[in-house]
Amino acid sequence: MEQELHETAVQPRLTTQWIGRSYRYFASVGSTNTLLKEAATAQALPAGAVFLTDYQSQGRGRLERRWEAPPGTSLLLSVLFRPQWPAERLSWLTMIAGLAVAEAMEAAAVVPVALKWPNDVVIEHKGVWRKVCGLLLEGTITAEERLAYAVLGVGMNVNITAAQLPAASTPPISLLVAAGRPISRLELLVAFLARLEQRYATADAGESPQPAWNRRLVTLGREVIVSRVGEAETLTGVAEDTDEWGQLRVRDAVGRIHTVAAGDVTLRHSGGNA
Ligand code: BT5
Repeated sequence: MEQELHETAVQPRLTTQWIGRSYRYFASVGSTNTLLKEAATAQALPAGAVFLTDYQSQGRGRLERRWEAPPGTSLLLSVLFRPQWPAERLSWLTMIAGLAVAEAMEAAAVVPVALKWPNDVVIEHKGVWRKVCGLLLEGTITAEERLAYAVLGVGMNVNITAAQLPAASTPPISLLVAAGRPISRLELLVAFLARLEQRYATADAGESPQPAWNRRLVTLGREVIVSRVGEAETLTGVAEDTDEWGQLRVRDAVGRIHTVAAGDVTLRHSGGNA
């Protein structure tokens, strides 16, 4: 079990050309995103470098929230990208990552997986959409408004038992609970990195991942309550669409459209507060 995600176990199984070819396993770290960001600035780490750990003592979500996962139960990793993209395409990385997680989870656990705006991967269980994975993208932009590098953090709840799931604002779930059996973290990791590389290639060729991402969003067509980053008042309305950059377009009660770049969404009438 301890050897499951070591370099020696993972590297022979990779089917990718560049993602994960530079791979480091840590038994325990503060946060893989923090560690990879530091390493990306201090050393000449190649694009596609992956840092993965079995335990984080300072796992981070957005806005300095915490990401909690019991040791050895999850996939906790960060991937380094060096896209030669204009800065506004940063959100494409969250989209391709969400799609790659959903596809890999469906293949590994054979349960339907959806996305919830902006960065959650969710599974419907007992009538409620529950969060099975969170994504944390941190980018650095050059003076020329291009991406210097970006670190994508991925936290997938794989073999967490129902009793071990953390208290969270959106109800959490793991693949173990959803599928009713343990899932191989190694298989899931290898499948995820392969799909991430494929989706990246398409985006790098200029094709937006937004239409495919939109199709998986459970948020669209639903009545939502949105708390926007930097704004005290929530916004209630119908989530109509997203634009090319992944911003959510919400129609309020008087028919006015609001475009939301960053925030959290609660689905109303979902039978719960997913
Ligand atoms: C996220 O933030 O969902 C991004 C999570 C990214 C975690 C990865 S792990 C590897 C890498 N290194 C890091 O330090 N981070 C990344 P956000 O949307 O802000 O959601 C955070 C909220 O999710 C918390 O406030 C909790 O309510 C909830 N939460 C915490 N742990 C959870 C879990 N294991 N499953 C489901 N929800 C969780």
